[in-house]
Amino acid sequence: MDNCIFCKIVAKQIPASVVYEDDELLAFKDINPAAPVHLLVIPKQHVATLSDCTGEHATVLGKMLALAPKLAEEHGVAVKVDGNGARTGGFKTLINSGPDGGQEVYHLHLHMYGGKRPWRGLG
Ligand code: D5M
Repeated sequence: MDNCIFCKIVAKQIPASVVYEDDELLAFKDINPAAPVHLLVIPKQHVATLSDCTGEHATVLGKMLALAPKLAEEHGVAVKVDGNGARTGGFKTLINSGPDGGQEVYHLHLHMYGGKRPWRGLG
């Protein structure tokens, strides 16, 4: 879509630090990281916001979420189970939707944060 900064990243018209790409998804480092690991996962096909999604988007939304733990593993923030069965590590996922949801870029994106706690105040 014209004038969409994330569509321009998909089209390689502007640079980004891409960490994952397939036919449907792109993931890249957030330009203004709020945590040591701060990645954005987007669908390549433009959809402005989660509120515009319908059942037709369920598959790509599922793929976006399913990518998060894979990225967490690759970036050293996966949830692990220690020898006592306790979970350690972890990451946060977030989708801001609309002005009151804190959305600034109107191309659907999933934030993935890792490497820092607490999470309060993260946008
Ligand atoms: O978050 C939008 C996010 O998009 C915000 O954390 C900055 C990030 N951003 C904006 N432009 C770029 C580029 N060019 N590269 C990487 N990251 C970018 P929101 O949920 O809409 O508030």
